[in-house]
Amino acid sequence: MKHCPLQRRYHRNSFEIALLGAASVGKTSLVRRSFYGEFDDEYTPTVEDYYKRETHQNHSVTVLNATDCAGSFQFPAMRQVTIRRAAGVVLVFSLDSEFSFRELYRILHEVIMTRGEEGVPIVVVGNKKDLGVREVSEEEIAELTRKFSSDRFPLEYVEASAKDNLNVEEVFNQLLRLLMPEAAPKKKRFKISKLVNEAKEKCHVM
Ligand SMILES: Nc1nc2c(ncn2[C@@H]2O[C@H](COP(=O)(O)OP(=O)(O)O)[C@@H](O)[C@H]2O)c(=O)[nH]1
Ligand SMILES: [Mg+2]
Repeated sequence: MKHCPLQRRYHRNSFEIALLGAASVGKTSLVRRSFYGEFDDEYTPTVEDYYKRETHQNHSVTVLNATDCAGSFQFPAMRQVTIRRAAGVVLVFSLDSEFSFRELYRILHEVIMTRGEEGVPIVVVGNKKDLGVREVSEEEIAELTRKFSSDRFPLEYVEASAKDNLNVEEVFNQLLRLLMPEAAPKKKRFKISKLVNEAKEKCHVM
């Protein structure tokens, strides 16, 4: 039988991604750098923005729909909706800001409480590596990774610079590896059921 090119099947994967983190850590810059190849030195606070990228490879199309959220103290209801529908989460802090790193603990608890049994893959990004200012040690990052990474919440860490376009693609590639595990070998993960229980105990029913 003759092969007809029109009969070739295109495989389409489409994923919703939530970009979370404290204000001014570079969430918008990372997504704009990756999706549009742009970087802006000016800071414009985000309320909520949407970005879309399509990657064609062989016979498959991968669509990423990214929701770029406001800083972690604003618009909690919008953020909850975004976390609930995300297939993957990109959690950003700035390497020159201890405060933004501490914020990750709060946001990770929020993600775990919201997703619970269902879980969601997470990529943590230490951004602004180009500044060469380091307020967050590698040990602190390793501790966070150890504490939160599990089967339900697989977590990878990437150090990046949206400004210098360093490891920006790696952020989204890592997430795609977690979203499509058949494309990568499975890693051993830590159980976090203890953490979920702890978080639930702290949640008061009104
Ligand atoms: N030096 C440096 N500045 C960055 C980097 N990424 C973002 N910025 C700057 O940090 C500020 C906040 O970035 P933005 O993407 O708006 O942060 P968001 O509030 O998390 O979305 C802006 O002035 C950016 O130009 C980076 O990798 N390196
Ligand atoms: Mg922003």
